[in-house]
Amino acid sequence: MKIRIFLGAVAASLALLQAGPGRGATAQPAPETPRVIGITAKRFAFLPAEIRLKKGEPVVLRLTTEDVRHGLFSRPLGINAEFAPGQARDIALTPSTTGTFTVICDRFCGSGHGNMKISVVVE
Ligand SMILES: [Cu+2]
Repeated sequence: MKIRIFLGAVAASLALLQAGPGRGATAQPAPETPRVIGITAKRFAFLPAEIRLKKGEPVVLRLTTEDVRHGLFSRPLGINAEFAPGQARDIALTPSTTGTFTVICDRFCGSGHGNMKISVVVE
């Protein structure tokens, strides 16, 4: 999964390079389409268990759950969301500090709830 995210980032960078101002091109504002990162919750884990982001890069975390209602919470990243089965929840995020952040499920979902976390690495 890490490799897929990394390849996605490489592809996005190449696309950006190719989309640079060409000869005779008129200046057109490039639409800022944030990278979408899918996160699936299921008692008692998030998949993937780790995501890697870049400081200052806007992304959308698309949260889905395969069983019950879960939460996603991190004070330093400013994330506080709940999401229910049957509907994806999109969270816009632009990390402003580098570091490794542990993001937890803050909605009690059963006996393994306390270990339900995802590691967000901001480089
Ligand atoms: Cu939980």
